[in-house]
Amino acid sequence: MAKKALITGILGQDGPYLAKHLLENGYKVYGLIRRYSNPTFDNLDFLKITKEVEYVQGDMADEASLYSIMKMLQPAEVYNLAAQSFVGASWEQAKITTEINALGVLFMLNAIKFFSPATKFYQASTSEMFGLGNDNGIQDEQTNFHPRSPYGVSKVYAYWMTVNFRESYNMFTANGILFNHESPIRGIQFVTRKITDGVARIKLGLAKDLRLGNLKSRRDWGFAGDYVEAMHLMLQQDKGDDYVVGTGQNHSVEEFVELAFAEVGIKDWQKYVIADPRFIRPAEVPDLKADPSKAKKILGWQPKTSFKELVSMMVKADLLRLSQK
Ligand code: NAP
Ligand code: G4F
Repeated sequence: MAKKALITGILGQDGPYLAKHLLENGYKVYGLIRRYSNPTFDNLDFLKITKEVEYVQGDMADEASLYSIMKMLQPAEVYNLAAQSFVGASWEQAKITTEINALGVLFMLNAIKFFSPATKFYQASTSEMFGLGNDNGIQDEQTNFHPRSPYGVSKVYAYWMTVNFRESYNMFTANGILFNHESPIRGIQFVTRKITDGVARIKLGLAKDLRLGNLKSRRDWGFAGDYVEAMHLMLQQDKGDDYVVGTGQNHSVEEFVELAFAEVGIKDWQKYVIADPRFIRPAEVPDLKADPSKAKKILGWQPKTSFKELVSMMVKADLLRLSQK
């Protein structure tokens, strides 16, 4: 019988890439979706897998819904990708961010403990937990956490609960501490997709400028399609553990902008980019760069897509999408 996996956050960016990877590996994939007046399956449609996933209704903020799902499904693996994942919104919506990202993880861990204790659990942890924590400009599994946003703080709670359930109840739990990863189905609010969509609009004459915040911050950007393979590998080990996943290289937002404009043949990008204080955050994470040595050594995982290929892939996808409208 096919192995069952439950993915929360199935309608986001990572959910569809992970579902595709698991389907290709013979899994029966269930996707948790919350109640929508009008759900959008665009990201699953993009990867042409909408009909291959079975959907169950629940909400990370509603403990009982997770209990029923775990009792009914008893999946071999749960990948918890659901989150209020936009750092920028987390100051204004700190309570709901905490309920979903922190308490939601406690609820899911309890659901596994009570109703399906053999289930292996993956938690979508993040480099935002490091914040200002920095060992000579690079972060690994030993680097201190110093989160800079309510989002980062909520994810630190979830990280430690995931570790705590492993240590307290001998459950198989893993934290993937993933650095920024992007794709053509990245949410439009995140800076990479905002840039590639904006550049495509300017190229097609649909927009005149692109308004951005801090161009100096640096991120270790990789491709989501590569990173979901690391998530899966973490649950195929003999025991649960925590792993940093990134490329080991970082770039500034400005470098991303320059490359995206170059992709459509525009060299004088400064003419189009407007500094807008609305996109400056109350506290910034200035510099993130992964040391993914442990993931390489233990999981045998390495990124396959370069920064240049990533930018090019995203700009091309936005040009195509917008020119078909
Ligand atoms: P995303 O595109 O924002 O997707 C998040 C998903 O979670 C959405 O489908 C969202 O549904 C769902 N969700 C939100 N609240 C929920 C709730 N109360 N109950 C059930 N589902 C809920 O995020 P992503 O980029 O795919 O990232 C996946 C996970 O990895 C997140 O936990 C994120 O924090 C973490 N992470 C991401 C990155 C990155 O660079 N992408 C790096 C490190 C960690 P709606 O469509 O209704 O909003
Ligand atoms: O694309 P961002 O919004 O991503 P951020 O804050 O790094 O968070 C993402 O990656 C985390 C992993 O490290 C995830 F956990 C999290 O869920 C999310 O996926 O912003 C990247 C950088 C920031 O420094 C921001 O200040 O870009 C800067 N930036 C400059 N102008 C902007 C803008 N960010 C956004 N979203 N919009 C701007 O106009």
